[in-house]
Amino acid sequence: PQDRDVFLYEKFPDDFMWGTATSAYQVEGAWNEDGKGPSIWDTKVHDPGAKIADGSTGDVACDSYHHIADDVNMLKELGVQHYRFSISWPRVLPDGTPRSLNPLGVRYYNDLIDALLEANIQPMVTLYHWDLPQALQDKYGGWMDERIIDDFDNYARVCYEQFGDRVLLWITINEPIATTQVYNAQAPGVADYIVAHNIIRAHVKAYHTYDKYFRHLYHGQVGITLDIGWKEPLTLRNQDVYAADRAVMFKLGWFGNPIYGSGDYPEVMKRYIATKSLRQGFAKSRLPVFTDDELRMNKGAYDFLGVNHYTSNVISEKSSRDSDVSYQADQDIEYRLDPYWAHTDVGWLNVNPWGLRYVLDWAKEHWGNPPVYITESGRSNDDVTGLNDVGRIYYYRNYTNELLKAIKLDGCNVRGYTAWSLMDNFEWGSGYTKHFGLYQVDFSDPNRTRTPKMSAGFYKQLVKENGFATNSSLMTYELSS
Ligand code: PNW
Repeated sequence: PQDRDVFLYEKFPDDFMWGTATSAYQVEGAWNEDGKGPSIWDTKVHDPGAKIADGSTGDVACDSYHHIADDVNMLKELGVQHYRFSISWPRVLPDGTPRSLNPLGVRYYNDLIDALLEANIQPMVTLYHWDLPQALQDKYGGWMDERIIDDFDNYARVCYEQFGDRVLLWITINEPIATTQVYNAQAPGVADYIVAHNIIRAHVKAYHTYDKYFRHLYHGQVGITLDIGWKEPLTLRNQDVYAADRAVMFKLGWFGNPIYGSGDYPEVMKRYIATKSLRQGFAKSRLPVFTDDELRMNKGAYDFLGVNHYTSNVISEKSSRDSDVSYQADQDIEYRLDPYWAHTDVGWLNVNPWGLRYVLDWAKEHWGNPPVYITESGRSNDDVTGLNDVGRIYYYRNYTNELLKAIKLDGCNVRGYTAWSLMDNFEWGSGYTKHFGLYQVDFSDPNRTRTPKMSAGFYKQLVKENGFATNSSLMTYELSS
């Protein structure tokens, strides 16, 4: 599109949904309270060899387990229509299976959901945001084993039963690619594909369970959330253009094509991995094969597509050596960041607003314009910036304007946008050193006091206006206004 640099002064559709997101391990705390079982993240952070940047844990985090009212108050202040949070599998099912159902865990989510509905905010619930019950990891190696498919489906069914009368938007799994990376070291270039194969089949099974047993009761929607940055070719030479498309296929297409496309992995993935596997002396391709039944079940197993979008990369062709057996090497590409895109304090995250529009256009072209929710999007700000986070205002203003172009100019079927994150939280390996929140959290204060940043005022204004007025540059970002 030629209109990359034009700012669109228009409104979003009337029923467009604005929200913010968090995930259980990153905000809840209460890691061993009220009967909760340990997750693989509890185990990881308590290991003396854990490589968390500041040596911290999510033991208390934002203490959201004890601060439902504070969390809901922030959402009310922002005026958002939905809140995306995740359910901690081991809080609800401490040993991972329904026979361990923990009523106090269920009560926490009931209380949160009821408080949201009372405030007229729709819950959007992620079932799996990386905190696998340790019990299932110990029992059979977690996502490496097919038994996870039935266990995930049983867990999903428990959640549909307990919360489905009030939760209408369900996300099965957040960013499956991140989970493949957890198991990668066990067998690079092999484990990744096995884990992905199990994740896709687990999603598909849990989708059909909803479809069969719950849809007629509650009329909700089920999707999966995929993480995709835009991949821009380094040059317009054919090999770089193909390389960039291959990068999208390996990342978004890996999980997306089976569910939103043909039912199977992208052809280019099948071809590349098979060719390399044979040259490397494997008896068959390292990429598993779906059965005919699975292909049929995969295709169309969605009500919407969840997209997490943060940043863009520049891609060029680069042949890898056959001795390098890995998911990265399978793609024959090289990644870099365009130096012209504004940097942030997070190394992988540069600011490139139009990447969001290109991702949405890609999904529309390849998968017949499925309904999309942006389920995460945002950036960190450094300690010096603190509450005065003008860089986040720039980010949200321009990313959402590109989203508006995708809807208005390109016809993309996008239903909502969800800012990551409602508040600063435990940023995985970076601990509390990165700050993605619209609200700052004082982690040295036992009350975990939340304070709005300047961007919270901006986001509130954006939600209220549902878009951009001509004089939006004159907006004042006061929460009180
Ligand atoms: C997401 N990347 O992860 C997660 O869903 C959140 O839990 C996390 O806090 C948030 O982004 C911020 O990091 C990502 O390298 C991790 O492109 C890495 C990437 C993207 C998303």
